[in-house]
Amino acid sequence: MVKAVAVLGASPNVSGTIYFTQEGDGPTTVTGNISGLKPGLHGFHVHALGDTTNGCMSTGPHFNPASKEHGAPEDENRHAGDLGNVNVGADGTVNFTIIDKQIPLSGPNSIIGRAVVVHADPDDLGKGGHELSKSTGNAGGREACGIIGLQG
Ligand SMILES: [Cu+2]
Ligand SMILES: [Zn+2]
Repeated sequence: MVKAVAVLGASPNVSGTIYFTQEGDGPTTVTGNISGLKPGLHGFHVHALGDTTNGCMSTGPHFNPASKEHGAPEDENRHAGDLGNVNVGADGTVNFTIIDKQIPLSGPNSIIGRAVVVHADPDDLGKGGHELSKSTGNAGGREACGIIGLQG
């Protein structure tokens, strides 16, 4: 079992912790809690770089080792980092679990050392018809992010 964690930072209002576990070559389970977001859907992705020297802006684009287009988690044509949306409740908090096969914690496509980013707006999952739909899901600003690191 490989375990990893990302503590969300680089934001004055938003906080949270995201945990990752993977058994062998199985899917990765992501469990998280985030607070301080406005209610509703917020895009949630793995971005390519674990670089927060310029806040969340320097985490690069969505992690995309197979050079695909932006999409929904269940789509064949999606970035590996496309984890869809988290749905924040009226109290500004969300607890969620995501199980995904494209974000391993070891091997050539490992997400260790990359970053998770939660966005200001909903991810349209590539289907919104906006000029950014096929690259970012038009999910708006980067509200908070955290570097994914190994956990013991
Ligand atoms: Cu993102
Ligand atoms: Zn994407």
